[in-house]
Amino acid sequence: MKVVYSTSCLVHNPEYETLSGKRVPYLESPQRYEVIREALSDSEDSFGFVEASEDMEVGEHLLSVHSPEYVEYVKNAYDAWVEDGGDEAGVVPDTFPHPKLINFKNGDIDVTKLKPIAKAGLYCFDLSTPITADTYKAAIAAVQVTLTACSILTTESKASSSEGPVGVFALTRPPGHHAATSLSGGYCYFNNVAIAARFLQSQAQSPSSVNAESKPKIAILDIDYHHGNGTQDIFYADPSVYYVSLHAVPDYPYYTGTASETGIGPGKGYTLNLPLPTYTTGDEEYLAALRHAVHKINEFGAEYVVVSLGVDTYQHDPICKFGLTTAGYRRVGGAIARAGAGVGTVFVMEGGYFIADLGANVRAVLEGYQTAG
Ligand code: OKP
Ligand code: ZN
Repeated sequence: MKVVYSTSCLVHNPEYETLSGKRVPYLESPQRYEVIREALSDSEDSFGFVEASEDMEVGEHLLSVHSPEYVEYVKNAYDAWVEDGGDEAGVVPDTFPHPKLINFKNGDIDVTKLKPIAKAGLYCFDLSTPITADTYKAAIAAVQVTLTACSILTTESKASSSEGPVGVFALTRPPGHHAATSLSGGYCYFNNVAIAARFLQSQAQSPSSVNAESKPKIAILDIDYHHGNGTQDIFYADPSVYYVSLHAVPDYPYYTGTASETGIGPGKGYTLNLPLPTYTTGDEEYLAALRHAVHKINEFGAEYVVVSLGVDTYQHDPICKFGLTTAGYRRVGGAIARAGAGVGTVFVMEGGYFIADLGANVRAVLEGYQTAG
């Protein structure tokens, strides 16, 4: 399996975040990236490394998901913030445009006139997603990694004579699944999997997997511990992208991910949330839900499957409350290989915070996928 990476994913390195009112060292660290890379290079025969090009143009791909003003904001926010006297550690909001504020709902605000601190709250929904001097560079690198992995996937899928499932791993950071069209949050700035889905739609074209609106069908399977509220939001009204998420309830991001959220308008029925309880979800409970998710994806009939790969479902994860094991992750990979016989899968890295076993857990998922009969 090809592993796509970029050394620029390492440059984003905030010092701290605020969790439950406490200032703590930033959990989504560059070290996460290093340990995954190391674990996969320990078995060079199964994984081949490809470095994404820094020269790759990603503008049009960003705009397939994000608003132009949001992309500009992420690009320029740090400089504007520092110029306005903000802390050089990075842009962090202190106030948010709450939906209950009537004036904001009326749209009376001229967004272009807001101070940097006000824009911070407009474009970000939590205190875990600072924009540092290097954030934009790393977030762009993550998109370059994702798109390079998707290109490899489409090429390999077309060439493949169906000896085993075709998979590619996009080793991304910062992650993406909490980012919405014009919103950062949960360590995420640009939604890598959403950009992957749009790119794969532009490449795909097997008539059997085109939906009623004649768009190629893509499934996003989100196995990160947290609900991918950004990804769900982006595709909520879109029947061509089926979003399926397994996640913990109750936990961050708190306000989304119930089973009753199934899509809206033409997208009704194309969002599937499978919330699972904290503390009592282990390998068996998780795999039962995952097999159901895979069955639903097969019914949908996607041309490609995009996996939001989080291993923060791990038993020792410092911020999560599931009990999956490393052996369980091999079975997770095997179950994903059964999503759509013959379709290709791109795995895109999301969460996972127990450094000591992070690499082994990612490797277990990918090897489980690769060796599935
Ligand atoms: C990103 B990903 C929970 C606080 C959560 C941010 C978590 C972001 C998770 N006690 N703070 O989905 O792994
Ligand atoms: Zn997560």
